[in-house]
Amino acid sequence: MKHCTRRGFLSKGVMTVAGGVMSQTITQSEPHSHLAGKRPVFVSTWNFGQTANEASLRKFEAGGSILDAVEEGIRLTESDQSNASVGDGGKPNAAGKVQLDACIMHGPGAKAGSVGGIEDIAHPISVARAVMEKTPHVMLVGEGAKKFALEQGFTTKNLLTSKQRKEWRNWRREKRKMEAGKDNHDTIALVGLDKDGTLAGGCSTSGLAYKMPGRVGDSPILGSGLYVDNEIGAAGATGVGENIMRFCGSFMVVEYMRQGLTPEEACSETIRRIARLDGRPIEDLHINFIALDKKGRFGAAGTGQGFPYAVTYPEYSNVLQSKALSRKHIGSEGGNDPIEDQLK
Ligand code: SD4
Repeated sequence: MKHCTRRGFLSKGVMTVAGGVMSQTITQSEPHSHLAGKRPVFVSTWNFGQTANEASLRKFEAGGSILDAVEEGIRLTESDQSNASVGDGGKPNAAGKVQLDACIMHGPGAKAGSVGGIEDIAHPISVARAVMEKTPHVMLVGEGAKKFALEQGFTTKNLLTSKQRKEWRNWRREKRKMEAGKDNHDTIALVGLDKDGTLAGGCSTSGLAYKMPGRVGDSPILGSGLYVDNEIGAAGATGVGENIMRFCGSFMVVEYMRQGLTPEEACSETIRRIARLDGRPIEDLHINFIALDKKGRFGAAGTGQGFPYAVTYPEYSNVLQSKALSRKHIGSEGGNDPIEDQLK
């Protein structure tokens, strides 16, 4: 696989990711129309999505289905202990326990599975898939989800690393307030499209750092953290779940694509609509969406400075910068104009 340099695809711009995972110069994407329509394609959130996408592509090229590929990519991120927001090594809740949320969706037949608040299981995305394939249900939570996982042969693991335990203790000692949108969110949402036009997607997270025990965010909620519609396209979310799940954010993105908006416009319009309904300044929402349509077109948008997202084809794999939305784009404009400006 060829890793494209950013030169040629990117122009100037400096960003700091709200999630704190990276602080580097990353550049604004030029139109990617030359990439539209290529398949298979994988699109995922944040810069670490690139290695997940590449794992997905490898799985697909080795004969896996698009669903196998999506699961494989997310499993890679779940295993990465340096990622403090997904799977093993994720930040714990306020009680010091890592509670994970995940869901998976397969376009054909709109099949779906989900787990919320599962503990001690390193790969919630695979448990979500087992819920989809082995039960008559769609979502299992907490103890029941863990019991089911164990029955399915998953093994338990202490997911709290010593680094995260130390940080949690510091947080508790200092009675630090959890700052939404600072260094506590970096969920992976990954969507894929195969050569036949079949879509699949998944989402996995440890959720907001130091969340209330039992708190479940948008990530395992179908239509909020993820949605796949095999007629239209797929979308996924990352950011403050409370500002996504009240609006069925990913479903809304897909519905805008159904109305004819491009993936990037659909993400932007969803954010503008959420901001209008919520009423707070758009930068305070900390929400981001990726989208992929059935034709293979992709796009992303985020509040504030936007966010990096990853796109991978057999001949191309790169991190791009999403469209960025600031408060100047909502209000009296009514949110119907295409957004052209990056947040200065
Ligand atoms: C949540 N949406 O639990 C997740 C967190 C997240 O990037 O997206 N982090 O609210």
